[in-house]
Amino acid sequence: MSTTPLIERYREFLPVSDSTPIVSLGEGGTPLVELPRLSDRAGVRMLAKVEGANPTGSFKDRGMTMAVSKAVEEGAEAVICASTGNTSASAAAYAARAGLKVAVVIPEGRIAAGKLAQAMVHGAKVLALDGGFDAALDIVREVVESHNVALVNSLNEYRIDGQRTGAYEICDVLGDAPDVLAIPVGNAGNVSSYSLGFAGYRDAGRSTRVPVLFGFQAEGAAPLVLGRPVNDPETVATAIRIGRPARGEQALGAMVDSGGAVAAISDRDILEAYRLLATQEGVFCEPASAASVAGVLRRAADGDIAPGSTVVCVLTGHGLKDPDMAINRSPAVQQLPAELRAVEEALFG
Ligand code: AN7
Repeated sequence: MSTTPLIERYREFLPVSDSTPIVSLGEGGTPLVELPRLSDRAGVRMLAKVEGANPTGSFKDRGMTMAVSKAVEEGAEAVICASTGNTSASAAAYAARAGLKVAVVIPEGRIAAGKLAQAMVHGAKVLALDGGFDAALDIVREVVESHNVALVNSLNEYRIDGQRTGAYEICDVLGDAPDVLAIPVGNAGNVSSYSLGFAGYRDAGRSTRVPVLFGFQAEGAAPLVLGRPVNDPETVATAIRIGRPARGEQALGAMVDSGGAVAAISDRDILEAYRLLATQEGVFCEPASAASVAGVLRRAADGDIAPGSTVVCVLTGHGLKDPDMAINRSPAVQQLPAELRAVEEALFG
């Protein structure tokens, strides 16, 4: 038995036709996991939507199955993106699957090792620029204006369409929308998708309501919180090291209209949530993803979330994406001689 492509599962909600060639790697259908210890701590019912369980380890695959399927349908020969890492990994995999050429443009030295490995192994042309993500996106946007290459950043509407399915799945599992959705924000594509997804599902009669949307940026990369672009964004959460979000205004409007807001989270709090998820819940996500949990812990403590509310945190990417972070943030490995006595001593003192 093979996994039904995400596009097939939600075909009625997606802009595909019988002649769209579906490019799938078995994306979607990711676990919605209770977080009992963090729930106790926050006084709300917290669940994690574990998007690291997607084929390339991030939520980007929901959008990429759509974007690459449509690129093939429309006759593109190549796809391109700028990326902090996960979009490039996903684009590289789906392009390989489709037999398309792919180029990815990344900020040099600032993409996590796992993501770089993915782009390389799938055969992408990898261009590292001596600038940040924002500069890379500017250049890629210009490239696609004069060449027959499909842009698969979240400026591509099909990406947004595909990522709406995350909201559908949450409603299907819970029986309705949660009270609150908490989500990390970079380019603000994903929060836009969730907003549209929840509204569309309610309008179709598949759920009865929409959640309050709380978005979280890293303190050093928080243009939506500050209300102005950040020229030199800086954060340990490299995935969301973005100073000029492409969909910022749309997303800010959606969060505010839902009764929610966007807030900034310090790197310290992001890394503490990252550690708590891993050590107390057995859930390993990348640092950017942990911003959602850090944000909920903060908002619950501030009284912004009613006690007992059902809160879904979108854990956007897998922890293995960034092995250096995991190793650097964990207690050192103990080096021992290969002797029973030494091992017993280390274990039992
Ligand atoms: C793990 O890969 O922008 O607000 O180029 O990788 O939709 O941008 C990644 C973004 C959150 C933010 N969590 O989502 C890219 C890129 C993780 C991410 C975000 C990203 P958006």
